[in-house]
Amino acid sequence: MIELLQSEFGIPQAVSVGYGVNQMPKLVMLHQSGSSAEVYLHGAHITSWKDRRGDEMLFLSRESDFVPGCAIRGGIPVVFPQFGDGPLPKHGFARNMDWRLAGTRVGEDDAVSVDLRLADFEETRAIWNHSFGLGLTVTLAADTLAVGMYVANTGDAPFQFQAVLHTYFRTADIHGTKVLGLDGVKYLDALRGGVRETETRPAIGFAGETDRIYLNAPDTVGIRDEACGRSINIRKRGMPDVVVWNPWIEKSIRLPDFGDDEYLRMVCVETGVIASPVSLAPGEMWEAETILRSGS
Ligand code: TA6
Repeated sequence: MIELLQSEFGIPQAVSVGYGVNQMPKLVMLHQSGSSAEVYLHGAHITSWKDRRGDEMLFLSRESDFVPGCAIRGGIPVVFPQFGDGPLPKHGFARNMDWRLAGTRVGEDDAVSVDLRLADFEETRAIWNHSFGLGLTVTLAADTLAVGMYVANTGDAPFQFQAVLHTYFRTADIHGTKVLGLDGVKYLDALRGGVRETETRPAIGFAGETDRIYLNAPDTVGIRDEACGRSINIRKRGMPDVVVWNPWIEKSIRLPDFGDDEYLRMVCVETGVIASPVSLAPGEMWEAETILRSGS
């Protein structure tokens, strides 16, 4: 299969299709500036994004499982059609399924894009009995990684969904990491039964487990990693909510696919639609995008 995908979708010096961990199909994207990214067909899961200097911007747990039916721990899990706990498996099923590679291209300014698709099939309908089309477009440029997402209702009945790009950012030290741009925003504190609060800090620091859903957040937020002098800008469109999560010590120990000390080197700043799920009538489509930009 890999050879066929490489022959159909490979682009010299831009996209190659090969084997990743545990022989799972993996795309490697290269931009002429030196930036790169890696995407597994499993979960359409971005596991690496390096900027033009070769700095890895995403966190990937050393304990992550790369096995069918399990989510990869780190990178950018695609959460659909449910965020968090509920009637479906936690964070939905899209991150656990094998997606199809639908296209690759090099566009203007030599940006490199790959298109991945997931449509309903027997296994998804057994979990969530709706017909849908789900797409993810990953676009790599010199200093940005753009992730576009669409959901189409291909059935004859309306459905509602939540969708989140659950991005794990790599940090040099969580103690010197700040999330910027959320002051004044209302949030639900998942550690206190979802109680609604208002953020008062222009720069959110970390000194314990943090798990908050910021509602209708500004379309631009940021991360400042003071220990290594790095900044990441996060710009979103069509995704009203932002989740900020760090498991800290106790939860890190409880997570089987996460190193006990790895909370020190990651922060999740996630973008998506959570508080007000999207309703799609038959034939309707929703689309949104998050653009990550590295800076120093
Ligand atoms: O997005 C934050 C969160 O909902 C946390 O509550 C934590 O559970 C995290 O997601 C990871 O969830 P997972 O199912 O991937 O272990």
